[in-house]
Amino acid sequence: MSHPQQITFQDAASHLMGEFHHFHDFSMIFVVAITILIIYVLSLLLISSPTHWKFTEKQQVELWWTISPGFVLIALAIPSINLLYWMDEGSNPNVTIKTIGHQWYWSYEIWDNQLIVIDSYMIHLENLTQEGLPRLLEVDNRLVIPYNTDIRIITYSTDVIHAWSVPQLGLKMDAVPGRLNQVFIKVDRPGIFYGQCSEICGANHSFMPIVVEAVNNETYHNWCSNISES
Ligand SMILES: [Cu+2]
Repeated sequence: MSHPQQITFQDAASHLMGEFHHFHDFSMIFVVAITILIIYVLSLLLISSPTHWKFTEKQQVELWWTISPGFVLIALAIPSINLLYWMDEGSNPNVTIKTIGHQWYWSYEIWDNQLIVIDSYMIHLENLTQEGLPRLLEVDNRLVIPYNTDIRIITYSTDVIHAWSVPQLGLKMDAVPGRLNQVFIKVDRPGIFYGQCSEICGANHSFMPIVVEAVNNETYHNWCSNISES
């Protein structure tokens, strides 16, 4: 999860999120360069006196200020389209998890020889007994997933539009009533990843956090069988 005074992204826990970070850093180069250029030109204009301004046509300048933004757009579009393609590229998932948004909690449906359904409610501050658990982010039943495994997440909602979002995994998908949306993930490492509903969905929108726990395959199957027994 994020920390107080944090200004950069949270650590990436999936390959795709790492690529998002790279794309962000890459596009920031253009943003900074353009900002500096604009500030420079603008301050030149502000400092110089209007009596010295000469308005003459210069085709070479016009040509460049038309073509260079085009190059910038192409330089940004290629990696961006590439990323869009990889976000959708998950043809053979090993595990499929359905996340269902409700006002105001999440529930998860997992198929592991039989259907497993769990409800995931936020733990309120007065019930947060264990030391070190984050306020407004911890849930009673975490979603456990295996790492290093191709996973498909299908989002759905029973009432209004919610969004299932976990920043460290590079996930954000709307949960829309009457429609199934899917995203693919492969988590790189074990860990506990926090997220929140990211679509204003009503009075308790802020109180439906998401906690994903990535574990190894064996622990995952043990968890599944424990739930189906209880
Ligand atoms: Cu919501």
